Amino acid sequence: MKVAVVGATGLVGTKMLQVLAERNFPVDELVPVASERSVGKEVDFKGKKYKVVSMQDGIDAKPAVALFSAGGSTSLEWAPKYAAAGITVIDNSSAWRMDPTKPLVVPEVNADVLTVNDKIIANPNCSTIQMVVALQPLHKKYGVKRVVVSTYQSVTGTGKKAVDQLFNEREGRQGEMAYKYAIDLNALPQIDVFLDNGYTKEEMKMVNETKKIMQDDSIKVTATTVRIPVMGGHSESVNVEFGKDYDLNEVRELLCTSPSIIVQDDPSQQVYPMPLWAHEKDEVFVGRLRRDETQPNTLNMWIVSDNLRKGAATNAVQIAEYLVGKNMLG
Ligand code: 2RA
Repeated sequence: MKVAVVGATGLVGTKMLQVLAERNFPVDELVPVASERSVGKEVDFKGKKYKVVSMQDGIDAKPAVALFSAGGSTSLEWAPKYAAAGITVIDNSSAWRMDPTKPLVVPEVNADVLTVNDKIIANPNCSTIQMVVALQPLHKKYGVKRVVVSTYQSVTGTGKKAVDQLFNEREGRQGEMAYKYAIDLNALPQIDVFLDNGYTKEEMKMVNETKKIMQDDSIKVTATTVRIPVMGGHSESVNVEFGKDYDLNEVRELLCTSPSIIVQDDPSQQVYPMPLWAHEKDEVFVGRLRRDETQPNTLNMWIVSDNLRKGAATNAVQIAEYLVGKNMLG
């Protein structure tokens, strides 16, 4: 199968290439696509070098599927053009996520919404993906009513410029600023721009995307998203109120037996999820499971996942794998 990766030279695009190779996705030919300034650069894929091509050349190459991670404006302009050429687009930007005609998919939660007619499929926001993977098995059993989430997000979520800022600050070098303030030794309670309601775009993504993916507009979500000087993944403190009471051991068992979840939860051994352990893994790690003793039917948990992998590249590749498995691709 001919596969295009649009934004192939960025942090997520590079991770998409790595995950496609690691998971042996059936790529016969790779079409790395990027902006004009990157055309002609070379990328490595499974030991072979490929030259980066332009957006239009990406269409002309007629790939079966195009994994996009090239920003919202590029997706808004080019995803329809790729789709019109019969290419299935799996887009990691926020451009199409809340479009009612486009599926927003985490395979472990709602892959069944996909049809062969879907030619633009939205990959959710990384902080949303890891949360709904953990919430879904509990929602099916107990019914999620309300979620209060605080995130502690890796600088890799911003991109290479932010990673460079962190290490320049850490090593005492001057350099470009990805953020308004220093990120080393700091915590920034702002991810993306502020909206009129006082929340940031990142916080409202978690609110709105969760309802769409879990197909339940009654789920109340309130979020505070924070950037911290960490590399390996996003961490989330989640307080979830269910519609009925639960048994903590049953919760643990449900999570342990659900796809893509690994429970790391043994306070006696100081075992709990951390970005240090989640880095370069595809699973969602859950721990610090405990009853909220201040409110009935309510659970606290801590969720960590590699935001470049399950939070972006791996989720997109898993959507493509699902389509291949259902003969909806290629
Ligand atoms: C971030 N979730 O972490 C956003 C986009 N990747 O910056």
